[in-house]
Amino acid sequence: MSQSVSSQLCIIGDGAVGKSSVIQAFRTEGFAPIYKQTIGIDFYEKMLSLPGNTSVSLRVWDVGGQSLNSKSLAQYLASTDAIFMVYDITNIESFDNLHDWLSNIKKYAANVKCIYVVGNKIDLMNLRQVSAEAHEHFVLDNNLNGSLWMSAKTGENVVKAFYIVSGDLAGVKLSSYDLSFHDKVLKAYIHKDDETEARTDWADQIEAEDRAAEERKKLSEAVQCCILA
Ligand code: G3D
Ligand code: MG
Repeated sequence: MSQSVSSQLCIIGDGAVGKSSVIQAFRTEGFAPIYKQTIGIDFYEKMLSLPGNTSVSLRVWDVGGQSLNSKSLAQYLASTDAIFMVYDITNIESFDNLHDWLSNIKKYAANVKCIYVVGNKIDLMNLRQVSAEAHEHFVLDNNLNGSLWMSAKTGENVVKAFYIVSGDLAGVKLSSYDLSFHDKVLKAYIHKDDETEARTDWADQIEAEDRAAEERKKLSEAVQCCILA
C-alpha cells in the first residue's frame, strides 16, 4: 500500500549560520522553488520517495529574515511539523542562542513533531568553537529528536538530512544503507591560518564514514558494469 505525506519544515537560527545556503545546497539536487514571497519568507517544496512506497511532500520554509521575537515567526512555527535549529560550528554565540530559539519553539510550535539541532559549516572543522559533546548534550537535555551536522558549502550531509526528517515524519525508519545513497563525499578544507591544528576523533569518524560510502559506491558501480557486460 502506498502512503503520501505532506509536511512542513521550518529552518531557523541566527543570521549567517547558513540557513539559506542549506536550502540552496538541496535545491541544486533538483529542489525547485515553488513560491517566493516579497515579505521575506521563501518556501520550497520537494517530493521525496522513501522505501515502502512512501512519498513525502516536504515544504521547507526559510524563516531567516525573522528575528527571535517577530510575530510572523510565531505564525510560521505554529503550523510547522518539523524544525531544523541551525547554528554555525565556528560561532559559539549562534549555538548559545539556540536556548532562545528553543523557548520560542516551545511557546509557538504547537504542532511540531520533530526538532533537530543542525551544526552547519563542518568544512571549517579546524575553526570549530562548539564541541560535539556540547551539541549532543543540548539535544539530549532538551529531549529533541535528532542531531545533524552538515556543510552547505560542500553539500556534505545536506540531502541526507532532508531524507532523515522525511522518514521521521512519515514513520519510515531509514537504515544507514538507505541513507548511504544520499551521501556526498566531503572535500577536505583546511583553513590557511591554522594548518597545524591536530585532527579530532570527530573528523576521523566523518572521514571513515566517507571512505566507507565511497567504497559502497565503487562496489555498486562495479556491479553495474558486470550487468552491462
Ligand atoms: P543565513 O541564511 O543563515 O543568514 P547564509 O546564512 O546562508 O546567508 O550564509 C551566511 C554565510 O555563510 C555565507 O557567506 C555563506 O556562503 C556561508 N556559509 C553557509 N554555509 C556554509 C558552510 O557550510 N561552510 C562555509 N564555509 N560557509 C558557509 P558569505 O561570505 O556569502 O556571506
Ligand atoms: Mg538567509
